Amino acid sequence: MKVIVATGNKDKAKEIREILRDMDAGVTTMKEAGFFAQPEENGSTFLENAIIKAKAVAEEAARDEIWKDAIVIADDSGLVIDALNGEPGIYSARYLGHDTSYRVKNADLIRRLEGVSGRERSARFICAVAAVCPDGRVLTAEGAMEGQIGYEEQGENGFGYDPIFYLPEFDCTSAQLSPEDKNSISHRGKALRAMREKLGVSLEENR
Ligand code: ITT
Repeated sequence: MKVIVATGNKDKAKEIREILRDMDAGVTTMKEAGFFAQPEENGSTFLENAIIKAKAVAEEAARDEIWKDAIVIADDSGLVIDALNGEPGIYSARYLGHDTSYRVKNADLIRRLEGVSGRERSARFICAVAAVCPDGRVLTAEGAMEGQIGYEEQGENGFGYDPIFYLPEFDCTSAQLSPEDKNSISHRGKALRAMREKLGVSLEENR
């Protein structure tokens, strides 16, 4: 089984490879496979955007002799902060501009939460994954990781909003977890393990 990961985000791709490591499949990124689709992510939910991304690359793969049998998996994810009415949400990558550094984005979110304390700072990372199979079927799965927005950046691991995502049970941010520990509890880990199960079942059904 061949799997193409439809993401241009290197940090996500690294986590996805690691999470799917024990799947009986070779995982290749869209760039490695020579696909460069950049569809407009104009869905109104994480799931809609994941499907848009997976379908765009699946269309390219279907026209390619080498990749026409591949399963294409896309991840749409982001940070949902309750006290900010769910911002940045599906706009997490675009928040304050796509090319703005996460130092600046994180500092801005902390500033906007001034005067908000403890549990009122509740937030979650959401990950929706969509898989397009060679026969056109679309499978989906979602995962969430609950936490709070910290008062300052902490930790060097992970990427994006990890340094401000505080996990009360572990008393650290997701940027202070090892990659293995993050994957074992993360939104992305949960969504992809659910997808792995669905794909296993689905492939069995097709035999
Ligand atoms: P692709 O669409 O090419 O996959 P992207 O970075 O634009 O790449 P998204 O539209 O799904 O991806 O945006 C997700 C953003 O949410 C990402 O850029 C991070 O800022 C944030 N995010 C998602 N998962 C995260 C995680 O595990 N840790 C930290 N930040 C995360």
